[in-house]
Amino acid sequence: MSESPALPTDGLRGDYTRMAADWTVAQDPATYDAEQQDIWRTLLRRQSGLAQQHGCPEFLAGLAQLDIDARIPDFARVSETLQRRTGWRVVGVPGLIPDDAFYSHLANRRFPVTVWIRRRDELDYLVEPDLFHDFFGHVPLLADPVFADYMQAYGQRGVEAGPANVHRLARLYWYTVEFGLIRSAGGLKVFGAGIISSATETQYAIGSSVPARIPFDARRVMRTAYEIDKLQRTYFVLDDFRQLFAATQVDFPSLYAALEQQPEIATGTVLPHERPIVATTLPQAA
Ligand code: HBI
Ligand code: FE
Repeated sequence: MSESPALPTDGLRGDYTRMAADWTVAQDPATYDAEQQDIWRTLLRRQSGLAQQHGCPEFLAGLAQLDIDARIPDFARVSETLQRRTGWRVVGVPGLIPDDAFYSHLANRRFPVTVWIRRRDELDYLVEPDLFHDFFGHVPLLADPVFADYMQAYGQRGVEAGPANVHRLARLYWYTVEFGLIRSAGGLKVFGAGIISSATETQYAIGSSVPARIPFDARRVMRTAYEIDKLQRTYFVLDDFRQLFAATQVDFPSLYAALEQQPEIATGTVLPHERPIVATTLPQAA
């Protein structure tokens, strides 16, 4: 399958019948049954160990500050803590929502989190993002001031982008917010939600010799196609989150025009001048 299709809500599993005009739904933490609470606890227990080992320091700090524990979080309560730190809130959604609604929420420092959680037979993989992917994967980093500012600026660029260019912004989101890696004093670390919420991909992204790990360059990212239902064959590695924020502060119409003149790059490609980063060459924690 190639890049994510336009969003038809039919065929998605969430309940899209009771939404507000901005595609949000209320989240009542009391409505989750014992099985759903146990699925959350099981996922959290398994991923927390891997996150402590491979998550970037900013992610771990966010996890601790939001005291995400063994109960499915109450979005309103977490939003109070988050809002004090970086102005962000968590809003409930039935699942994937159209790009324009999604970007508008980000531009207003509201992160959409799916209100349903996966079934036990989907612990290792599911097609649509669920509450665990969205909350555990995405919310902790919103407590980091620089990343929080990046996400708001990214949303604003999305609101400004026309349909002809939104696929380029989708790549920037995909290769950072979903599947980004970052250098740290402790070596190569994970910050992408799609990685950190998956046991398989966390270990693969850091340890496998299969994928290319390319130093982050926004123009290179926006030329690079991605696949949505496989382990990634390309990861991009940030020096720090300021580099990511800087990528939102350029003249996007000129950037889009320049990118139109350049060929697309298939996932897994290493260009002749590129020197992929080998996970073990970075300084490891002593
Ligand atoms: N909707 N709820 C939700 N969550 C997402 O991550 C999401 C979305 N809609 C569109 C989308 N992501 C992607 O197209 C981003 O690139 C914008
Ligand atoms: Fe996601």
